[in-house]
Amino acid sequence: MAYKRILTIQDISCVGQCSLTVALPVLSACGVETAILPSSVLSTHTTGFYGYTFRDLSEDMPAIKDHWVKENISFSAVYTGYMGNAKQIDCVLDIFDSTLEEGGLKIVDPAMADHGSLYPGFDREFVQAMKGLCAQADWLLPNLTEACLLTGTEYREEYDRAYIDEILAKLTAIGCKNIVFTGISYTPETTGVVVYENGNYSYYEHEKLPKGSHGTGDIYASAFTGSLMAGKTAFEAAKIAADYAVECIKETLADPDHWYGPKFEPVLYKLIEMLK
Ligand code: PXL
Repeated sequence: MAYKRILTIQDISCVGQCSLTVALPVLSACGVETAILPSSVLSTHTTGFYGYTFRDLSEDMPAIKDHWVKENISFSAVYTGYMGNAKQIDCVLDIFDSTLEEGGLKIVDPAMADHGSLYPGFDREFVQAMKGLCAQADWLLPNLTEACLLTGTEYREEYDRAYIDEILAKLTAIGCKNIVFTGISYTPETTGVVVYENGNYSYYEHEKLPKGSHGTGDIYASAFTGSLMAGKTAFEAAKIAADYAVECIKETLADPDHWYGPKFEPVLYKLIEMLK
């Protein structure tokens, strides 16, 4: 298989085990070359830390892209995560247009919300801008809160297959081609991942742990992207990412003092084994 080069665009949270500090090691573990474009630099992530710094790099992003274009650098996939503001999203749309190889994949994790609420600093306008990015996605990786915000659907804690089918139809109407919908629980005791590929629904049920851990969405999206680019089918990639995320949560829950991010490093070898 041809050697794949992926570009991932998201922030650097210097401390917090999320976004680029997760994406880079996880994608590398999947055996794919990983280029990065930091969209902003924060001292920590924004959930649970207070007084964090935020350096917006949206002014630098177009010049970085221009240099790549001049050097004929292109990517097999562009995978985006947390964006700090709508201006960064505009830059990403331009990067899709100018750096993707023919047939290259746009993989979008609309990292902006969880458990029924937006992350700090985001508003309705930002959701609208994110919707524009999601409309381009070959693969969209939302959690339920994000999917509800993108589609104007009421967020529910309990739901059935009809509710999920309605959201999938609305996401498709926005323009999303394929969807991997994480954390979908049809009963209180179970959870799983919906893979909606070319209009075909499949579901991978996996272990539900009593408590999630912050940053697991970034682990999931990175492991899915890496596995897909390593040649797995979308369903296999969704399964590997779910199994790895479960391992990361278990590792994190075993250390109650570790509250701010997933302890993904000690179990990275398990991801590599799953990919063999
Ligand atoms: O894990 C998503 C994420 C990424 N980057 C920053 C965040 C968050 C979630 O809160 O604050 C800066």
